[in-house]
Formats: sequence, C-alpha cells, structure tokens
Amino acid sequence: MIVRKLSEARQSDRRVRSDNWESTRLLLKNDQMGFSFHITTIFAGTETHIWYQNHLESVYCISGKGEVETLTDGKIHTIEPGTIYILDKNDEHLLRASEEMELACVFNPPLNGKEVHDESGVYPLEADTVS
Ligand code: 9YT
Repeated sequence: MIVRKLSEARQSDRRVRSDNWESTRLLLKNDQMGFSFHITTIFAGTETHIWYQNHLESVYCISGKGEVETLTDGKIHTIEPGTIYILDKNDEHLLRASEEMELACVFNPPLNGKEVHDESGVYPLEADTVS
C-alpha cells in the first residue's frame, strides 16, 4: 500500500505551477497503477486552452465554480462541486474558472512526472498551452 498526504506532497516537487493553475501529482506512472491522480487548483478569472491528445482524463470538482467549453461543438457545461467531466474523446476544450476551483484529476495513461518540467507530453501543441 502507498499512503501520501496532500499537505506533504505540496511541499515537494510533486507540485507544479503555471500561470493559470497549480497541481500536485499524488500518484504517477512509476507507482504502476495504470493511471495518475492529481489535485489541481485553477486560479479565479482564468481561461485555459487544453488538448490532451495522448491522454484520457476525468476531472471532478471539489470546490469552486467555472465552466468547460468543448471546441468541436461549442457546448458549454457549468462546473460546480459534484460535477465530473470526462474527456473520453481527447476533447479539445477551454477551462474557465469564475471562482478558484479545486479539482481531482485522473489520467490514463498516467503522467510520468517529466511533464512537471516539460509539458509537451501533456499538451502536445506547445503553442496552445496555458495562456
Ligand atoms: C484540470 C486539468 O486538466 N488538470 C490537469 C492536471 C494538471 N494540469 C497537471 O497536473 O498537469
């Protein structure tokens, strides 16, 4: 069994930060679970263009408010505590936070941790990363 504490992981290199969000990777590829698990904070007032072409992701909202827009059809879905959105088609999307949001995120395949320093594996279109 593996046990980790978010408060401790946040003090380590598991925590990464960009202009629009910060994320603590609690579970990564080398744990050999077949998925990775992250607690991500999206900063209030931000819009982030995301397109995980190599990963499927589920995102559960713990707190805060926002919306996600899928770019193929322009549909907008509100996000509030208890909402999960599931990117089952590697959906390109815009993630907006009207309030700071705390999200629990699961990736398949798992992130390997290199994305901490080089996000190209997460966001293959480098020009389209966090705005
Ligand atoms: C909301 C979202 O897509 N979060 C992804 C996890 C975070 N960007 C990370 O750990 O890289």
